[in-house]
Amino acid sequence: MALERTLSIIKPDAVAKNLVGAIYTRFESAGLRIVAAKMMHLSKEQAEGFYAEHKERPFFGALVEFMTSGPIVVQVLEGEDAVLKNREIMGATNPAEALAGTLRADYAETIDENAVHGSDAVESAAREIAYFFSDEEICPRTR
Ligand code: RTP
Ligand code: MG
Repeated sequence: MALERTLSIIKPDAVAKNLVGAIYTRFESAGLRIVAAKMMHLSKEQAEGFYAEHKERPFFGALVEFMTSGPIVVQVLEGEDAVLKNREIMGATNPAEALAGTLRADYAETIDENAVHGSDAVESAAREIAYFFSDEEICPRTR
């Protein structure tokens, strides 16, 4: 087990459905700690930069349009095996394939509007955290 950090986004569909608190409760109940958080409304450039790895994929334009369609809530989650644990809490990319009890099974309608993002590896987590947060904006536990 390793203490890790991962980047999580509550996407525009879930923010619009007023699910921020419900989703935070899932993270906290699983032992993940919120050590940084902010609400943002991404510009096209910010969304394109964040998802640059997907820029050649056929869904890229729709993904950027969706991610800029409304406010999001971005957080850094910290805990034992946080990257994998968050992916388990989220469930499969396609909500139709997500296990019962996962965020995407419970709160997402389609693969295009799937409620949450989570980093897929420790390396991508470090890059994604730095994309949204300066070191000073991350507030580790002190007590
Ligand atoms: P995310 O990055 O948002 O956490 O999702 P993920 O790792 O589960 O999936 P990824 O492959 O990184 O894809 C990023 C987002 O692009 C949309 N997508 N659409 N229509 C499609 O086939 C398709 N595939 C991916 C999803 O919204 C996915 O979350
Ligand atoms: Mg991904």
